[in-house]
Amino acid sequence: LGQRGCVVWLTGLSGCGKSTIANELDRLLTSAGRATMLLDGDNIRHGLCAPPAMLAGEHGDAFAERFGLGFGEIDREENIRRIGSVAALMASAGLITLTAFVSPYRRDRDRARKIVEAAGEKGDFLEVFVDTPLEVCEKRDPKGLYKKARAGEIKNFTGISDPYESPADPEIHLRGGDDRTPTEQAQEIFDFLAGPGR
Ligand code: GGZ
Repeated sequence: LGQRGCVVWLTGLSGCGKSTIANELDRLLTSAGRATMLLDGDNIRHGLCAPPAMLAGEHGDAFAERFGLGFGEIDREENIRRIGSVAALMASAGLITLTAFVSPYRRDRDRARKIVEAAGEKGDFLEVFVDTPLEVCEKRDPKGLYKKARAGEIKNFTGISDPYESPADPEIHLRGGDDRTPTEQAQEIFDFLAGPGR
C-alpha cells in the first residue's frame, strides 16, 4: 500500500451493499495506517448536494430550484460531477477517497474518472462494480424504497423506473450472491490497492 491518494468509486443499485463494503474497506485501510475519506449519500446529499427542499428555508426558492439536486437525469449528472471534483481534491491531498453512490450513468462515471486523472495520474481512479442482482436488492429493501417505487410513490427510481448502466470495464467486479461477506469483498479491494504496481 503506497502513500498516494486515489479514488475508489463504488457503483451499483440502491441496496447492493456499496456503503457497507465502503465502510468495511475504510476500516481496513485505517487499520493499515492510511488516511481515508468516505463520501456517501449520508454526508453528500445532506450538504454539498442537498435537495431543493433542504435549501429553500435558508436560501429562498429560486436558489433552491437552481442548485438543489434530486434524482432526475441531469440532477444525477451534477451530483456525480460535484462528487468527482471533491474526490479529486481529496485524492490530491493524499487521502484514499471512497465514494458510494448509485451513479447509474456510464458517461457521468467516465467524466468523474477524467476529473480525477486530470488532477493526478492514470490509475488514480478505480471503478468498483457492486453487481448485486435487482431481485436481491429489492428483497433486502432496507428502507422500503423499492416498495414505494413499485407503488409509484417514488419517481425515477433506479432499477424500477430509471436505468442503471453497468460498467463496461470496471477495475473490480464484485458479483452479488456469491456468498461472500462485505468484509471479504472489501478485502478484495484492499488487496488490489496493496497489489503489485500500485
Ligand atoms: C435511486 C434513490 C432515489 C431514486 C432516493 N433512485 O439505498 P439508498 O437510498 O441509501 O441509496 C439511494 C440513494 C441514491 O443517491 P445517490 O446520490 O447515490 O444517487 S446518484 O448517484 O444516482 O445520484 C436511495 C436513495 O438515495 N434514493 N431516491 N429515485 N435512489
